[in-house]
Amino acid sequence: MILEQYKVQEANEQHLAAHKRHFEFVAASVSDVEALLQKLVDFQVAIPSWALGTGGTRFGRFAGGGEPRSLEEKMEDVGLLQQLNNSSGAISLHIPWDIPSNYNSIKALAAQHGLKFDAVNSNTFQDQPGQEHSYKFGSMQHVNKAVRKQAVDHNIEVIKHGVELGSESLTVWLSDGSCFPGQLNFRKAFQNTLESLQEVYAALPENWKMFVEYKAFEPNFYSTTVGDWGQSFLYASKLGDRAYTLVDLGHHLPNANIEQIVSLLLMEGKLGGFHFNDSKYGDDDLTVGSIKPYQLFLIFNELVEGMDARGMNHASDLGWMIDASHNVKDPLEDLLQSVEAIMCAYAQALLVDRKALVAAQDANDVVAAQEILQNAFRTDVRPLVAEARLRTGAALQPLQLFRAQKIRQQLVAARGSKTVATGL
Ligand SMILES: [Mn+2]
Repeated sequence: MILEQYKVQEANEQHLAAHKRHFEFVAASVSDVEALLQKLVDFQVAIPSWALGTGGTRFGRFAGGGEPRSLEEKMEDVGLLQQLNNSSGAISLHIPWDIPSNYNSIKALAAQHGLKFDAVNSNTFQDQPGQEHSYKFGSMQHVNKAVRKQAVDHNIEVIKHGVELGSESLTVWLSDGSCFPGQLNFRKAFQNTLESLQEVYAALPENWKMFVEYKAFEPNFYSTTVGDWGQSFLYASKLGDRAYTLVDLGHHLPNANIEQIVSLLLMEGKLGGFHFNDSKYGDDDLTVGSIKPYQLFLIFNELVEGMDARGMNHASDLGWMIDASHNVKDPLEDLLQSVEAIMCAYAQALLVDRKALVAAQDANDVVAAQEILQNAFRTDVRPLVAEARLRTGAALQPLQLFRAQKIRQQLVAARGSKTVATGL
């Protein structure tokens, strides 16, 4: 074990007096602080297996050392995050990067770290060694039925791995599209994709969900066959009750109103999952909350309002995951920052005075409505999030403890300085 539990306790004791002062100050103005803390304790964000190594761009990749070399080491890293913040209790695997050699030992390792298996992810955006057909011109949209069948069969294989591990959802992100006008017949591409997705959907176990993730552009730069929430919603609606739209924050055109998209998908019962990241320009995959924290809060505001309106459980009725990449930061530090940003935005959304907001909206009191939202956003909720961690035995200050215990240095010593995690 890299971090002995007593070291978490020791560090917490050092910070306890200051924490109590900050917590009591904020808690005094929260109406039901115990209920809020319980929601924070219950909320878990899945960590994708591909976010544990240094990410690259098409210009290069600068590995940081100590990256996980195997699925087992990736799970150890997520277990470490979970030990530090108790809000990262699930891992999302990517096939073929994370095919387990032994299901039972992987399940035992997950149990040891208190981790669940979140959605499994398929990959038809790359060609794998030995693969018969190429995905250069698409997978499920492809003009050749044999290519489409290969993509369908791969997704069914991913479901089988997920079943063995106890996962209950499949995320399908397709890079399919076209780079130039005239390359593709849009309608045929849609119909081929729908037909392929229907074959995968038919192989879905009864208790499973299927998430159809959309993305505006990249790697295709003229059209994307699942390009926006409307197209994803169309597929999900045609597929059936267990198919949902998945929103990735970085997959929109600039300035899209994501909070409105979230609200309407929830209204239709078709929002299935969420991929958190942040961006300035496109699919930048930056640390959650690092660029547009107010937008993140506004999204959570709609999530809380919409889930409450439908009687949904915040912690379990949607799939929550980080989908980010780290070019210049330590991946584990970046993930700690991302989870903290998500928890803070969630806590702020829980603080919104719903009754007062409805009254302001009904009275067309625009100024009051803005005040109500910004009162919640401008509350320093970090002591509430820290208190939730403290109560579950996690660290009051996860990032500080990660550094104080020299965890990255320990990982480099154990794994080497030239390790490169499988993934992008
Ligand atoms: Mn994503």
